Amino acid sequence: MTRHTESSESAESTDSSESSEPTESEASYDRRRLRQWAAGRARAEGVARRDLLRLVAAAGLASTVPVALSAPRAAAAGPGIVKPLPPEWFIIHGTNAEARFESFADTGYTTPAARFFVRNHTTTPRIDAASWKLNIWGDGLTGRAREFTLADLRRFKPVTRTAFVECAGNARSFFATQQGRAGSGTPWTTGAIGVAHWRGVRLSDVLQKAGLSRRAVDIMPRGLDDEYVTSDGTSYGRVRRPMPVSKALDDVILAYEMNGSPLPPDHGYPVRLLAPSWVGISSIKWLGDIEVSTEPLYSPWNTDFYRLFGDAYPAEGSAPLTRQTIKSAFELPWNADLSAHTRHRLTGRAWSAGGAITRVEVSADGGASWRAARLHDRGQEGSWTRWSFPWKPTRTGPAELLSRATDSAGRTQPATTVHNTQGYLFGAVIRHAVTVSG
Ligand SMILES: Nc1nc2c(c(=O)[nH]1)N[C@H]1C(S)=C(S)[C@@H](COP(=O)(O)O)O[C@H]1N2
Ligand SMILES: [Mo]
Repeated sequence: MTRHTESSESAESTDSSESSEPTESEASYDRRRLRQWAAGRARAEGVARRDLLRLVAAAGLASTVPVALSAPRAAAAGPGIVKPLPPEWFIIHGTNAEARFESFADTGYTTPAARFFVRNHTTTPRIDAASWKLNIWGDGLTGRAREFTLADLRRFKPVTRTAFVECAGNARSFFATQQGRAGSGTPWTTGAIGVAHWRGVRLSDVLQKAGLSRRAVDIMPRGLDDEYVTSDGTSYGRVRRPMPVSKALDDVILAYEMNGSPLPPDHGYPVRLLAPSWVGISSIKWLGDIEVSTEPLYSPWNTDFYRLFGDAYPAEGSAPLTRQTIKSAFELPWNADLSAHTRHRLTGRAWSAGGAITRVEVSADGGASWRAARLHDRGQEGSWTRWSFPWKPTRTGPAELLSRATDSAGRTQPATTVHNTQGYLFGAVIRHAVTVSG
């Protein structure tokens, strides 16, 4: 059975945001794709040939000597973000704005668009929705390329997904502060995440309408924002990352609304892809076109970026990242001042891309003992659960609060996360520093 046939079935049977694992492992799929590229049967425009040669060689599929992988560098511009970024809600990192996790304490379940983190490779483009068109093209279609206006998309049956968008690098800074070994990239704390009700149309419906061939294996959504150029002048082209057809047909939507209003400019207006549970880079903003291919596709975002590299990984890196990990965090400022002998109601959120959150425990003694927090939401994979925990500190001075989440797949946050050079998928227990004063 081909991947395509499997995923067509899952698209029909899946109406929720549940997603099924592809039967072939990502690693073997990746090796097969690399082999196809080496044999001239895959397309990789905008990916340096030496980068793919390095992957192919490192995977033991060819005898070329791999070249060193350079760390990604962010473009030098300031934040080209449209919405206001008040300091009580945001921390600016270059072109990106991190939400202050503690500020979520006064939001409800979803994150208001005004307070949602922004991760921009360049700057937010201003796009005219009236003349906007989505171009779907490639040899993975049965016929010619097709264009869809926003009005065309609105004629498909709308669906809503309640899901987080979380950057793969969220919590990256804890690799440095807790484990003594940094990962390159934006030093996010825990605020490179938000949850919204995303409304739009199923990508599977639109692909079927465009004439999806049974031979299609990958799609490549691409943004209309500027080309991503690093400080050394290398252009990676427009932001784009291939996705297997199995995911595209499963639970992915083309979203035009966020929490009941049109998408704001910073979050992809007029239309973005929304790939529930997957690393944020999969949810391409300001969507301009989607290539549908019968051959595996590559872009820098599934070769150089968004794989795990490092001591613990093969030289060609892990398979391209798909799902996010599991995390939990307190809605407390770092070094929050808490008075002794007072009962505090500590609050936080926990989330996992692998299942619903079933348990959150808190430790105030460095992890020696744990007590269960109270959960306030019915958990859902790919979204978060709010929790609270009463705490009455007795000893004054510096202290650490730890939270540890478990999901319905049985996964619990570990004490440490294996290091990777780009600091992706930090999932270990975070030791949150506070001060107890008398
Ligand atoms: N076109 C485009 N899409 C993009 C990006 C981008 O820079 N350009 N950034 C990606 C990354 S890395 C993340 S984490 C999410 C962030 O979504 P948000 O800015 O709406 O929070 O968008 C993804 N989609
Ligand atoms: Mo990201």
